[in-house]
Amino acid sequence: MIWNRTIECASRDEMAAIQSERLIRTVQRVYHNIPSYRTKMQEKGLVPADIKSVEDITKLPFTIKSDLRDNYPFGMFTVPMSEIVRLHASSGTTGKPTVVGYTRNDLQMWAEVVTRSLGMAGVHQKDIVQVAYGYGLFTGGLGLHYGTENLGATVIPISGGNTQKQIQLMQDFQSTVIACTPSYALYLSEVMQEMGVDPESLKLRIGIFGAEPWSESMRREIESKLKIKAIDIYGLSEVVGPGVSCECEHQCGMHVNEDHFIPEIINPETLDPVAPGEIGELVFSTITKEGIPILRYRTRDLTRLIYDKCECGRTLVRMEKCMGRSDDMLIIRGVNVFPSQVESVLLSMSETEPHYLLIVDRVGTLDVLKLMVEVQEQFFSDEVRQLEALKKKITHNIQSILGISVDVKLVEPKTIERTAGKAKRVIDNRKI
Ligand code: DLL
Repeated sequence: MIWNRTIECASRDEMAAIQSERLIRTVQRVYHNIPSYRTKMQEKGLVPADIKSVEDITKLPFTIKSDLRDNYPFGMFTVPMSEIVRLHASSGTTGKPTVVGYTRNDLQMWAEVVTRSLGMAGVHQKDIVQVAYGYGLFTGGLGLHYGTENLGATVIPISGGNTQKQIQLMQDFQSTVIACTPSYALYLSEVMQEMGVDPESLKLRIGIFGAEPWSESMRREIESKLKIKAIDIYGLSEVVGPGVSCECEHQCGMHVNEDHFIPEIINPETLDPVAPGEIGELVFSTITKEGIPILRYRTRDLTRLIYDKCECGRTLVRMEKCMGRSDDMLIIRGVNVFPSQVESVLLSMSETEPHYLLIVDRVGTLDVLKLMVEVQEQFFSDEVRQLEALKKKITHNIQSILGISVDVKLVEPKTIERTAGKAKRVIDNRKI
């Protein structure tokens, strides 16, 4: 279902006109309200009048996470607190969280983009949507919640965790849609099996999965285990939360809600725009937000933009599935390694589960990569020779994809911690 046909199917010229007008307004707003932005623009010799259309966006300075942290908690807000009706925050691994504030209009806009996303995913009014993203400072739960209500579908605000109850409610309430992280979806299927619940006996038909990178093979795994269509949804709290972009039923890249968020792809080293279609770092400018508008925010997420026509009829540009974050990328003995590459290898093998942990240590001057991976129950025999052979096979397969050696440790099923939220795949013990 196309929720907002005028926007979602606008011509490129119409979209550029909307973006230009809104960008100009946003630049004026931040220049006059946020001293740190004004200083940055002045350092580049820029005044708001220099931004005449969306084409001029590349003249603007970037915003990075530390800009938000340096102005903790509310220094980047452009309205008085009396107009802020909701706060969210994302916890970083270091230091203070990043705080975002929403005005009433911001919440309305957010609900609209999530509703569009649900429409893209194929959700309609009759659906019963079980929101198993965490409710709280994290944007996942409440973001999906209000988008679902705005669509007119039924929401089950169960939040994350309590896995057996999730499955019981799926049975009792006949949920047709599940929204959670992809790693939690996999865990749900595991617990279903333990409980003797056949996914075919449930009414689930769509999964709305995001908040962490997941590969195409992971998609196939979830789709076959839960017997659903698995849709990728993307977002980040600094921009709004979930609903920045989402896949349509054709599952060929996530349509960006471009009338609210302008995407760019830059080379993270030179900071220049890449050639159209090339992979690089995703950058977003919000052009309708009131509480905390943000210009050229460097997401660290790596992807490319696709401008080809989509079968669904939407003209909104698509972003390819994120292969990972530039700061998730491990550099091991000079080789770039993404956890998603390891995940694909594990999913291509029938003996392993996609539950794994990468541990990096520095021994002397050498980086050592260790992979702990769960082996499927039926393969976890006590025959040392068989396990050794399996270990060799995994080592070989990973090495041929990554190009570096890895020390594989096979562990029993359910050894690696499951989480209801974002999965932790890497422990880097190097002090660099
Ligand atoms: O994760 C918002 C969200 C909630 C998105 C629910 C989708 C569903 P943050 O906690 O601020 O916000 O984390 C944002 O998560 O920069 C990406 O690195 C990663 N991320 C989010 N969605 C995807 C996705 C929410 N579909 C950070 N694929 C982003 C890959 C994703 N990575």
